[in-house]
Amino acid sequence: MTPLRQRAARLFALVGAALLLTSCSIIQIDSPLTTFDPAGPNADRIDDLFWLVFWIATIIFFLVMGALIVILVLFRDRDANSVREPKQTHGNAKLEVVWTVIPALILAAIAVPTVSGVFDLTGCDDDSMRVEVIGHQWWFEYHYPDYDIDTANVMVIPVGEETCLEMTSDDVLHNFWVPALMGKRYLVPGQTTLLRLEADETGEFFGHCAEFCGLSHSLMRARVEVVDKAEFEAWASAQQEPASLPAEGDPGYDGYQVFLNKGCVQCHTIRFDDSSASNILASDAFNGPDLTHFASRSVFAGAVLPGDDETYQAALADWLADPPYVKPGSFMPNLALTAQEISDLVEWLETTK
Ligand code: HEC
Ligand SMILES: [Cu+2]
Repeated sequence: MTPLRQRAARLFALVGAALLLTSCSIIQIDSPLTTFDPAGPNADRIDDLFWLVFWIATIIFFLVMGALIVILVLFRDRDANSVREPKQTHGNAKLEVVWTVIPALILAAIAVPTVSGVFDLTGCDDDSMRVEVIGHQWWFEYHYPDYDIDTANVMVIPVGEETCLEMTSDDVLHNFWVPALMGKRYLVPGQTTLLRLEADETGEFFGHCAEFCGLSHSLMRARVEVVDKAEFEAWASAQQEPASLPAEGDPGYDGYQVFLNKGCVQCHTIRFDDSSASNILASDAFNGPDLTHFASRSVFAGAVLPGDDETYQAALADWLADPPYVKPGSFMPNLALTAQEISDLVEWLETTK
């Protein structure tokens, strides 16, 4: 083989290996993201605008290419021996005006729905429900100020109503994107950005952080669960319930002791009764997800691990055994737990409905 061929073969093998390796992952949940399947008025608006621009661009493409082909064929040099020089002209005021004015009109026509869409989709109605979204490397925290609920990864919202996200970031730039419901918007440290979300059907919608934010950016997903109003109220009142403190002999008691003794309390909040001195409040410096109702979430760890199917216990055990293995760079450290401690913790965490 020539050196060039050798190099080409090596490159080919490398690319192949890289492609193969990308399919090896501990993360098994599929999370399709498409803007072409809108499920609410805001996403509809964006989708409509996309198709409007797409069809205008397509028509122009065929007109220009068609004209080009016609000209190439009609005015080609038929006589191979003679090089006929076409008549040379410089500037044609009429043509110049036409091909400046037509594109300007097209752009102006596209600008009208674009600009009005941008204005309509920015900001929120005053009376819509607020959810404060705080971006962390690499998970989203949600706080419902009207309900005093703190949760993570899975946002539950009522169908057919606008929810207003007031977003900020705890560390670096993030970007909240649930394509079926709305376009993207940045989460900026020290600033609040607004994003209106609205769904006109119930269901689960996938989202993702859309700004590269460090090692595990690709594992920073979000989930929005849209439910009807009654179900939302039931969820909210369940979330407002305090955690139950396991007594000696209760299922989860041993796991709760591990939780108290292994430093988990530095980063994770558990809210027992409001008046209770046993409330565990994470220090701001090491903020991890609030675990009061951890077991009620359908996904966890940045919405990449399953919280509600038969693989849930194994996934939780994998997570507790070595978080940075599951999510490279994770700020939850490997706490070198024993197999017994892990299974006790899983048993306790399952009680945090
Ligand atoms: C130094 C801070 C820190 C310590 C100590 C810590 N965690 Fe975490 N924990 C985190 C962070 C940060 C996350 C979010 C990680 C992510 O999704 O990228 C997390 C995520 C979790 C989750 C998933 C929560 C969810 O909804 O996504 C569970 C469960 C959990 N931790 C349990 C524990 C237990 C049990 C311990 C003690 C054995 C512990 N953690 C110790 C910071 C910590
Ligand atoms: Cu991010």
